[in-house]
Amino acid sequence: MRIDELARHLDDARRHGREVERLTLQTPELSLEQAYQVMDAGIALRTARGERVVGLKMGLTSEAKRKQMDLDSPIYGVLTDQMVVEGTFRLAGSLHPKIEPEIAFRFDEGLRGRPDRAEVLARCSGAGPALEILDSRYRDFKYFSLPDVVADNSSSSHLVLPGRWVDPVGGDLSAVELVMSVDGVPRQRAPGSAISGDPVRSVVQLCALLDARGLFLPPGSVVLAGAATAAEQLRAGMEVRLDAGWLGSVGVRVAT
Ligand code: OOG
Ligand code: MG
Repeated sequence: MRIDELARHLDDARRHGREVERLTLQTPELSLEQAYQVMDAGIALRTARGERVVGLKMGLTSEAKRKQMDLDSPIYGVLTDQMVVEGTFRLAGSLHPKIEPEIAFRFDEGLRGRPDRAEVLARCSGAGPALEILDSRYRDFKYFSLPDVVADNSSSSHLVLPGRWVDPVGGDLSAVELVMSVDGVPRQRAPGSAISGDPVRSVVQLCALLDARGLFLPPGSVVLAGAATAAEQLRAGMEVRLDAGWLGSVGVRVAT
């Protein structure tokens, strides 16, 4: 199996907005670690073209997402500056985009090793509500296995970051009520605790996943903790908003 070829295959699919079959149909032996290597190689293609890595995302950290995607363990992906959207998201070039409510964290100094919850919280430079726009390069957004989705950078497409970062120390992120509305109508709702029992725990898990691969969270990173609810299909004309109580709110308009 050629890691680089698999990465190029998925990168072409993404850039040309063309669906492909999931990798494990042709390469059933693809392991989870090899899938992360495909992800790394795919990100290297993007940074070679001038994109900059701005952070990492956790995926499948909530029961709702694990159920929606029928997979059972948390994974991570890489976020670049070109994925960050402000104000309007244009659908052109997307295959089957979805949107989901998340909590984002900033770590100006990074995190090394395997910090516990208290250390993560102490090192956090800010938190806020965020929206993640997912897309899969796989036909019909179906991949069935963890190596498939990990190789595809955990279905990353775009993200909307908080307009304002809040100090999470002293506030209870598990109790924050996250309400994602479309055109003013609430569609998905869950407490912060839907994310790994406590969104801070997603970061603890992320550090452990990175450490197991000999990596760490670099200074200046943003982290998406994973969606609190199932994702909603995106369509042109939608106004999507996430309200998160004292943490603030964030929104995006969807255009063709
Ligand atoms: C995988 C990505 C999951 C999350 O927040 O749980 C994710 C997928 O849904 O295809 O980003
Ligand atoms: Mg997500």
